[in-house]
Amino acid sequence: MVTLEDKFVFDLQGYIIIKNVLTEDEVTEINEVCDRIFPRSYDEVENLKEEGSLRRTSRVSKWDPVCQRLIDHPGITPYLREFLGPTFRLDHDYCIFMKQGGDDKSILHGGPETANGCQFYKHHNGTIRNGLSVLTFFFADAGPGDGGFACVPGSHKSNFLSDFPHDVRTFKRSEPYVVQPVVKAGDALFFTEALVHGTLPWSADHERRTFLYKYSPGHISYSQSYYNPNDYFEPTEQQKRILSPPSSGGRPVSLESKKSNN
Ligand SMILES: O=C(O)CCC(=O)C(=O)O
Repeated sequence: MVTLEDKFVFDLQGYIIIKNVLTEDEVTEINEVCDRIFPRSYDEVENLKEEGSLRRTSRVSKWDPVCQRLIDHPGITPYLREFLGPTFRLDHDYCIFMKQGGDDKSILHGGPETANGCQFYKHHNGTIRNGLSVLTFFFADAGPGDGGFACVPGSHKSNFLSDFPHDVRTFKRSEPYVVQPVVKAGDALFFTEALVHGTLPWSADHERRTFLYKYSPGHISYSQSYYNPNDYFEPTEQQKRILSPPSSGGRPVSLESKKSNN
């Protein structure tokens, strides 16, 4: 359940940490799936985007039923309904694994009203709505200074984004308004792509392990390709709805929203 404090924090920061979404057993199970399907060697892996000490590959949601379960994990669907509306859909998904020294050399990106209208943050009369938004699931801790996900809290409402200094954007200069949220394995972090965010080099001696499940409101797609429910392990009705391509008219709402007449 999304509390009033959650809404306050998300509106304030543009992201929120959802603690203990996954049990220790779920984290262990998913890490085992990762070891089986996505080997640890950074040299021998084929068919994926290799960037030195960073590995990324897409459609991790179909690796195994335990990854599929994350699509509508009961710990996260209340946030999706509250922040994207009841027709939310899975837009695309991928993992980011990094070993010590890993650096995707990206810059802090995103911001309000970017990506041709796919990325936005809106509030009206107590209702929050976002465009493309991300649930990052953590299967390893990210402690203070470890790196990985970083953002500029509050920047989803910035009016002066063009004044954001390039050297801070490119991590050449550190400023306290860029933060790296501290999380534990099993936590999830929900953020709007309207938030300025990016990836800091990974400095911990354990591997960074994250899945990023990106959702859009039901009528929007950022991705050029859509999901095929036949690629999944007997998807439930709710999962089929979340995996369906974008549409506006006649789109079914999430089951829980029907129940609560939301
Ligand atoms: O988790 C990260 O490292 C940042 C991901 C990112 O840049 C994005 O979602 O666009």
